[in-house]
Amino acid sequence: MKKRIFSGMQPTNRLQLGNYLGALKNWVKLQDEPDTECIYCVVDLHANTTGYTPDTLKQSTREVAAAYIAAGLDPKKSIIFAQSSVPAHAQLGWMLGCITPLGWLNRMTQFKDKAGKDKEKASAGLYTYPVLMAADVLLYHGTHVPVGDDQKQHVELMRDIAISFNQHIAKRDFFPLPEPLIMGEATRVMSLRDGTAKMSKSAESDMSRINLTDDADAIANKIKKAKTDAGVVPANEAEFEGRPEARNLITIYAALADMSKQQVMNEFGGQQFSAFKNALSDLTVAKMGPITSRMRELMGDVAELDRILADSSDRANAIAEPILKQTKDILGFWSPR
Ligand code: AQP
Repeated sequence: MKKRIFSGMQPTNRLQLGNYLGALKNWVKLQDEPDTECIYCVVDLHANTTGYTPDTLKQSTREVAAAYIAAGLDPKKSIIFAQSSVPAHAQLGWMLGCITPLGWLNRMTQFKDKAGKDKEKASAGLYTYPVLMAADVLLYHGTHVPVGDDQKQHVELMRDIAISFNQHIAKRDFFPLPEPLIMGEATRVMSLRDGTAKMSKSAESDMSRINLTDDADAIANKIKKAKTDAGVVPANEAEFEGRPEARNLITIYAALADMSKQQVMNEFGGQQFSAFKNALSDLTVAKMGPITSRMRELMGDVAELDRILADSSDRANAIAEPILKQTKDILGFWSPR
């Protein structure tokens, strides 16, 4: 059976290295696998779960699309579109929300993390985010979802929703059960300032992350100031114990260089962090620099980006509409002949 890959990123801010290593880099690899169709979305409806940003949303959406293409996604091979340009996402999201028990949503750790201390003030959209994410994938009968480790729980929920729909309503295997694809060495890149917190594009401190738009000086400065400990570079995984920052920098190096963590430690174990940080900085600039330059070029031709997004939106709608229509029929909704 043909694999249908679906994944997305929120245009909430500039993409960061964790988005690239945990997801985007793997998306590019999947694009060239045989019998695989790839659909990559800029999930702008999700971006609104933490508040509307009308002045910047359109431009951020283009910037995320530019990052996808600059990282190696080819719009001729993959569908690259904005979620809100396919109305069926929101429609299916509503329908699936009506069969999702609150108890399932109460277990979602991302809501707890993002809602912060005052949960009463968090939006209903943030709470039901995982239902919309389920709709995103199920709408295309997606079979595989390449994500970072933080999104695994949401993919498990999407499977539960699909099972519930298939068993209790469709009474047949209507939605395939999507599998999470958690690939590579850097499934969870951590903050440069705190090795126990995920690197995040909307974290307060810009020094906690490498943005895909950072230039060589900014990258070098952030890596130089990245938190480490008083020890030397670990030589094996046992030496990661109690040293989350050391583990994180080794992980980033390994993922960027396509090496295992042990290979990195074979090269740098026992050295001072200052020497290792210089090497990591050079590697990051070498790998990310061309992506950043290409992104700038693409952002210089907004008309072309809009053309790519519009063309992909037509292709996405052509897949989504018949599946939404079938879902509505299963649910008993009236529709015009
Ligand atoms: N630090 C990370 N390490 C590995 N993977 C990561 N991803 C995000 N951060 C890391 C993966 O990137 C994809 C897109 O993420 P998203 O934009 O949908 O939202 P997110 O997971 O909440 O990412 P951020 O950067 O933390 O965004 P904000 O700050 O806006 O919430 C996902 O596959 C995710 O796993």
